[in-house]
Amino acid sequence: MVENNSIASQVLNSKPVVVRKIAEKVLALQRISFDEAAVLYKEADLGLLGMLADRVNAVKNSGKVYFNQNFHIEPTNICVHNCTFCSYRRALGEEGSWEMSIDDIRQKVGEYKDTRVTEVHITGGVHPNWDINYFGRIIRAIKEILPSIHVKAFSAIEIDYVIEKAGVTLSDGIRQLKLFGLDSIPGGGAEIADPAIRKQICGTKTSWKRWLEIHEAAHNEGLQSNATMLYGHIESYEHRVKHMLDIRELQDRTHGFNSFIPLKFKATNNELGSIGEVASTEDLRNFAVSRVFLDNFDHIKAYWPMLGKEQARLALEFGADDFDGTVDDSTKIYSMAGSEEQRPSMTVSEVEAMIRAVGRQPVERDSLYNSIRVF
Ligand code: V47
Repeated sequence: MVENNSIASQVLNSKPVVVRKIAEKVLALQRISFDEAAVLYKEADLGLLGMLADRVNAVKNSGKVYFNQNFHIEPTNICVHNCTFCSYRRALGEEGSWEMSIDDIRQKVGEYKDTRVTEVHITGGVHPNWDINYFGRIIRAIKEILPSIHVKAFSAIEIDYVIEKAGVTLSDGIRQLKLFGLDSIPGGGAEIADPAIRKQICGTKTSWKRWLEIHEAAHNEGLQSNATMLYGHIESYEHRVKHMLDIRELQDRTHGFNSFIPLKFKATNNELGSIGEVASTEDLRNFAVSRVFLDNFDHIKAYWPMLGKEQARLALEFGADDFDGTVDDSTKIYSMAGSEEQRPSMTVSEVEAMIRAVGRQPVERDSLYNSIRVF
């Protein structure tokens, strides 16, 4: 394939042999190994990575960039865990903590009654006094007001806590949440696979093994989900590849993941913050390697409330094909961690213009990537 494409072969011929061989595999749409992904992270230049990721993305998504009309509910920031990267968590009763009652939820959802939102994304802290029935009441209250909205709710960490508390099996717990009206599961709480790094950044949290089991159980019950990876803190490139390898293996078994979302560590107002943040070129390198490595994922999401709009748009040239949603200034996780998007909100026209400006075709999607409107 490379031989038939003179520009690509000229570019490749100027690269070190080891990198060139991997690039040729990627261009031939072959799966790359753990070691090969680590080599790309360490030795491939940004231009080559962009070219490879863009090719893979073009084959998968034909120049389309997806987004949806959504809002978030963060029902509480009170959390039994105390992750060192988190700027948002407060202890029960601590100043700055919040917890939403069912009436608060109803009021918030009521604001979207005459709009075209199709998804509510719910995630927050792991509240010590909440249980699976409270999650059920939240979901039901939402659907009473917006019966056709897609509820993408509760990270594997929140689900783990309420299922443990209920003393039921994973499958039974997931089935119960589904009966309440849960439609899919967001990708949060994944952080990074390596147990030693996890111990340092989120020591008390659900293990990586359990995170994977929860997503697998959800997929087996017919619920789709997303996968995230928190990068740019104390992890190595090998740690990132191992994280993605585990996710790739699970996806081979279930095909239940909709998208992969690299989340850049933001360093403001948290214990880990003194290490600072990685360069924006590192974000792009990471997008590109994940696009190339996760060959069984259709979608890579550039989550703009965390990256900032401009950096998210650049990511569209490095393998990302999804811009998340309009968000409507409804999430605080990243503004509290120092994102430049202090009140993240975009109109459909703004999202459309941002996508068009990089020569891509905007597609409004539902939560399962069915297209609603092609612009
Ligand atoms: O798991 C928290 C991350 C995640 C910081 O599924 C931080 O569509 C960087 O999972 N710096 C929760 N990251 C958010 C999440 C998510 C986001 C967007 C889309 C989807 C989806 C899911 O936020 C946590 C953690 O990895 N996070 N604090 C921080 N200081």
